[in-house]
Amino acid sequence: MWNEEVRAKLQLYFIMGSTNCTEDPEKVLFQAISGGISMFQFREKGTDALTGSEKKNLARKLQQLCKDHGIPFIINDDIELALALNADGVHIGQDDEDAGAVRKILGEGKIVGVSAHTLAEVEKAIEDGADYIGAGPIYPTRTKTDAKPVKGTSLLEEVRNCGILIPIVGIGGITAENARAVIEAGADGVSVITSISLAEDVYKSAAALKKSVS
Ligand code: TZP
Ligand code: MG
Repeated sequence: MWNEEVRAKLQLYFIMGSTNCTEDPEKVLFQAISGGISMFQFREKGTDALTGSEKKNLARKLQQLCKDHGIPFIINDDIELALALNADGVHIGQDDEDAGAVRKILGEGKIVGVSAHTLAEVEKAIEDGADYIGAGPIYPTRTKTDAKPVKGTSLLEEVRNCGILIPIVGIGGITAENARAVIEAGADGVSVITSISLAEDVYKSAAALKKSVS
C-alpha cells in the first residue's frame, strides 16, 4: 500500500535553496508556509550555493521552521546532511544512489523521493522502493539548467494509464495558472521553486497555488 500520508503532503511541495531567493530564505519559507505549502525540500545547488557549515546552518534553521509548523523537511541529494539533522527524508535524482540504498542508510520511517523522466525510470524507482516520484520537467523552466526535455503532462498520463498508483508530484515551470492541469493529468501535487521563491508576494503566490491544486 502506498503511503497516503506522503501522498497528501505532496499537494504543494515547495523546493528552495539560498540561490533561489533574493530575500532571506527563512523569511521566504515562513511566508510560503503561511500561504499553505504542505512539504518542503532544501535544495542547495548551483553556482554560489552554500557548502559545509554554512549549508548545514541554513538547513537547520529551515528545518526548525518546518518542525514548528508540521511541514515535512526533505533534503535534496545530501544523505550525510539528512542523517546529521535527522531530516524527514531525501530526494534523489537519476545520477544518485538508488532509493533502496538511500533507505538503508536513512533507516525506516523516512521519506525517499526520486526524480523520473520516463516510464522506465518510474518503474525502476518503484522497484527500488521509492515513496514518491518527482516527474518533469512538465513545463519549460529556467531554474534547472541541465533539466531533461519538457514533457508536458504526458508522462503523468502515461504512468496513470498503466495503473501505476505511486504518489507523484509534477515539477518544472509550474505556476498557479498551469498547476490545475498537472493535477488533472494524474499528479497528487505540484512542486515549485521560483513561482514561490521569487514571487513578489511569496505568501500570495503560495496561497494561489494552493487554491489551484485544492
Ligand atoms: N527538476 C526538474 S525541473 C526543476 C527541477 C529541480 C526546476 C523547477 O524549478 P521551477 O522554478 O519551479 O521551474
Ligand atoms: Mg541529484
